[in-house]
Amino acid sequence: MKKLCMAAASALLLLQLQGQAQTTAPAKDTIPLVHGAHRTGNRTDPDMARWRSLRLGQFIHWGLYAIPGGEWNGKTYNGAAEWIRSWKEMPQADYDNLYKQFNPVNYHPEQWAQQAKDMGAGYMIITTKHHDGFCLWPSKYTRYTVAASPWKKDIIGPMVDAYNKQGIDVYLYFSIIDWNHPDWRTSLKTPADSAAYNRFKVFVKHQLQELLVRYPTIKGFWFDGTWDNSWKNDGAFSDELEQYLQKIHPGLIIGSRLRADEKGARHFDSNGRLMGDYEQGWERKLPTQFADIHGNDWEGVMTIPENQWGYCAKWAGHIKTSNELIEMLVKSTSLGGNFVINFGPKSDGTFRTEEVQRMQEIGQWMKVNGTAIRGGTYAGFDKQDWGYYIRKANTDSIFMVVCNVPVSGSLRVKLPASTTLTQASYLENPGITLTPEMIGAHEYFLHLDPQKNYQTPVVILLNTSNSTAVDNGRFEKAKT
Ligand code: JFZ
Repeated sequence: MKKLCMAAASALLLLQLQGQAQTTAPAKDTIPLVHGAHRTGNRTDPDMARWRSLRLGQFIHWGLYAIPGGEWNGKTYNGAAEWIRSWKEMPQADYDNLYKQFNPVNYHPEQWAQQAKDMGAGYMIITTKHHDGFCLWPSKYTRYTVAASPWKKDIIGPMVDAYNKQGIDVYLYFSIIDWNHPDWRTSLKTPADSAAYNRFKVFVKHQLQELLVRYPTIKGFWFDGTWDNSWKNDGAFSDELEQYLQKIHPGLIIGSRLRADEKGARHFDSNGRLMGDYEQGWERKLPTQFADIHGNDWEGVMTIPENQWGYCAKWAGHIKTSNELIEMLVKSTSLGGNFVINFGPKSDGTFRTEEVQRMQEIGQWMKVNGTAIRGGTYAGFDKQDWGYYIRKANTDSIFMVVCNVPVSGSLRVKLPASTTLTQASYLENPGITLTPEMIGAHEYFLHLDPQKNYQTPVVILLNTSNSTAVDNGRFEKAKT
């Protein structure tokens, strides 16, 4: 009897833990909020399911900052190139006049889209307007746009069309910070500031509505520059803005970086619940374990060099290799998140060779192994040192992505107690099966060909069968 009670208690605990893994909602909200989270758990609609299944995205930071490329008057700016306007050595008037030189004669959006497709990207995010305020579409609400540049034409429209033609979803990056707009403020100290910022918020709303009307096929917005007091102290506005946009465009996906609650808490409201459709705070860092993401949808964005988003002529420090980026993509997928790699095209519309090379190498890997990434998610297995497990969502197919082949070539596979291994084969070559060597209950070695020198992560497909029904039965019994 005592044993039975303990079994019931531990089963209940397990159930509770599993429940917690699916939602961030604490047992009880202690702070009453009007502008906090409006949903418990992840979105379950088809638009969100699609976003969740794509896994690999391409980020593009493109704007006037690509012209100086991190250098001004022969001096190098050590910060992120897209922030050069804030550098004391760069006169702001000089920066603001760069639009007179924006003329990307080699911009071919079809080539961009083809190259993203070949990399294996399922979606892309383009900077429509970064902190400098320069708009890559001919906005009717400001003169500071492509229309005033020698290029004259819309950049965004042809890009959306070209990517959509390749089956790639488009998301629009939009910065709330706008260094060019006379009414933009970081904090509101006087009634005049408040009046200006009220006008600015109307401007923001108009621009976003304009983008939605001009580019109706976009799947969402990627907001940025929302950390100033002026913005985060008006949680009502960002809440209403989000609802307004999703009403004009049902299904629109918006991350957690847009909003603050009425107490100024960002990303997570004052009760610890995620605001927006996914956690958008993973920036140049990734979660280390499944517990870190609290069951929320999430996306990580990554630069190839250390911290350069826009084009920077002189990359310094460690430049990530294709294998490092692939491993980050695999890790993200294994933790149920999306991974977005950033590119900063040059001002003429071409990509630097380092970026082209990485797109091609990642693409070669994705071509063979993409099926382990798209539709992949957390497997629920204990992580092993050789790499990552990925589950094909809602199936018993598990991929082992081997990033570090041990010298012995022997991979330890430890299955959860309810799982049985039925077959192991190479994803690249399903005809070749691996014979598991049993080393314990639910524990095996898989032996890779010791002669083979793997240049990129190798993927093994495990067919498993799960006896969860038995577990449920046990729990039912214990409860009585
Ligand atoms: C912002 C921008 O300032 C930057 O230029 C770039 O566009 C990037 C994608 O977003 O930078 C951030 C924003 C948030 C964090 C770090 C850098 N963060 O939450 O750690």
